Amino acid sequence: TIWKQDKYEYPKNTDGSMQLPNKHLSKLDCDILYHLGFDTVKHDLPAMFGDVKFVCMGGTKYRMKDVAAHMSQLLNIPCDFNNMVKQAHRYVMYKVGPVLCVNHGIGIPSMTVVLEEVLKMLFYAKAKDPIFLRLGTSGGMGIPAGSVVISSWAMNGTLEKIYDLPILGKTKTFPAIFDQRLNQELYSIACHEDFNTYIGGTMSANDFYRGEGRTDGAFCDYTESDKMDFLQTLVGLGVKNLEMEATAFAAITKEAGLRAAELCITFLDRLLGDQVTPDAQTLSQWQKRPAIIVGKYIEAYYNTK
Ligand code: R2B
Repeated sequence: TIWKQDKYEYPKNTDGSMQLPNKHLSKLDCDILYHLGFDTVKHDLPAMFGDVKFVCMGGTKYRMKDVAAHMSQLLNIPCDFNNMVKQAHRYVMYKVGPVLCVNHGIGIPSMTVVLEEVLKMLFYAKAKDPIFLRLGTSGGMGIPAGSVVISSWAMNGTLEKIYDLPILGKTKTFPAIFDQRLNQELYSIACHEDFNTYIGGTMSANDFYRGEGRTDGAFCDYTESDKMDFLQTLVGLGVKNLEMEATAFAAITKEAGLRAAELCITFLDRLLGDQVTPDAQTLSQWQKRPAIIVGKYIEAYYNTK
């Protein structure tokens, strides 16, 4: 099955548990995962999270609760919907057997804070070969609203396929490429659904309005035709959707040596407009679509165990 083909570019322990390259961590008597409200002394992380195999992430706390409910029903594993990280007042985390559902807020900084702490948490927990899946929302590029995009790569606002992070006063860059085999595995499930799914490039902006080339923000210093030229340039480069996290999500999971994929619903076609016009019920139905694909993928794993 697809599950037996795991192969990694990066070193791992032989049991599949992660090796985080940060040598400083071994000098800590206690590592405080501040935004999760856990630490390595008070919490038995291996007992709590050692069995985690999938981490589903997405922006809003409500969507991630829905994802947890979907997984609970699909896998027939009860979930108490107790937010495991409520003590830190930042994010939500629900656990459904081997599936962890965590929200990350909007944008790269909010996402990387929780992503790095979840990575450390699973490292301390000795979780084996966890797969990270971001189930997001986005604007599509020349595809019908309601389609799903599986990201093959992500580019930043200056159209480079990298995550760029200033570190100690210098900008460091990390490649923002997703696992193509995992994408194909997800696509082979998605193509049987009654909605459209595309594999393509994603542009991650640092701002929802001007960063994504909208003209409907509080500020706009370019014309409609400048905007359309830019969007057409993106289409020409193979960009299928715009969102605000994929570069960092691809780069950080890759740096950790993990398989990861991003599946986003598109709420509008940005070639036709800037505003998200479908009603709340439609948006809520559409945003289940990435979870439908991911759920079937996880179900296949769980049923073959
Ligand atoms: C898509 O939707 C959010 C903004 O509305 C942001 O997280 C993103 O990338």
